Amino acid sequence: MELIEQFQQAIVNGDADRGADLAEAMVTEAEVTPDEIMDSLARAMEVVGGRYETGEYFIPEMLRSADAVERSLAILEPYLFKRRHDQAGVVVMGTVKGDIHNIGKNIIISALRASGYEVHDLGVNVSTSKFINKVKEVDADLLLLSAFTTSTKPALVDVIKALEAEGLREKVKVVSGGASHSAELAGEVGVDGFASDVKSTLAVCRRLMDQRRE
Ligand code: B12
Repeated sequence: MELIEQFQQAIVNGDADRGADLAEAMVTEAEVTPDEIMDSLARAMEVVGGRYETGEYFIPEMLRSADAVERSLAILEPYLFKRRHDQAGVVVMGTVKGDIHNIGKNIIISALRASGYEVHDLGVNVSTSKFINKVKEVDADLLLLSAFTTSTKPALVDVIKALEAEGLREKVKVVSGGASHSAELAGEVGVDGFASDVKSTLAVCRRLMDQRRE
């Protein structure tokens, strides 16, 4: 089995020590790209999510896998940064109020950092005012909102309304995404972009940054 497959398996099994060892090996010994590693993390968590939904995994197993993701991201990030080129843009990102899912958010943040973005991570259950204050403080180009369900729609709408009220809506491009989030929901909320995986998120961010530079 290739290193990357073993790595993916370790995450699915919630084996943080093995995941961390394999992450180290991938970046030091093998020519595995950051994109491939991020994709494999996302795929591993999709398997975990599927097992949870079919009743094969319960919350403890899922949290062990989430912990394994955290541990490997901590190992990977310094190596991913090495490949960093000119700053691609300033991003503020967080999971909206009422929502505590953070695995997908953390994967996206690592992928963005690896692609040269300066990312300010506000964590989970983030209030509208916290988003607004950070956008102002760092003069963000992009605001990325992670949200997992239709019940978080009011929180997303609230952020958009607050940006408008503060006169920031034209200054910052807003992208949403996250487990169970849909393009339809994003359209209703009125964000500038939506994406559902690492690759499409990077593409949307690049497109919006290009628009800003025009
Ligand atoms: C793990 C998990 C949990 C963990 C979270 C641990 C953690 N540290 O994050 C725990 C156990 C705590 C949990 C709690 C709950 N969960 Co939960 N959880 C999941 C599960 C199984 C996997 C989510 C995940 O991490 N996926 C893997 C990551 C990599 O995928 P992702 O989040 O989609 O992220 C990717 C993309 O969406 C995208 N992305 C992510 N964020 C962003 C942001 C932007 C801007 C962009 C562009 C892209 C992007 O990139 C990522 C990489 O590919 C899903 C089911 C599923 N299959 O999705 C349910 C799920 C999301 N949970 C659900 C629910 C209901 C809950 C709870 C309310 C209780 C419950 N019944 O379990 C609580 C919520 C509490 C709260 N207030 O938030 C529902 C939501 C249903 C809905 N449509 O509303 C789901 C779909 C399960 C289900 N079918 O019932 N959960």
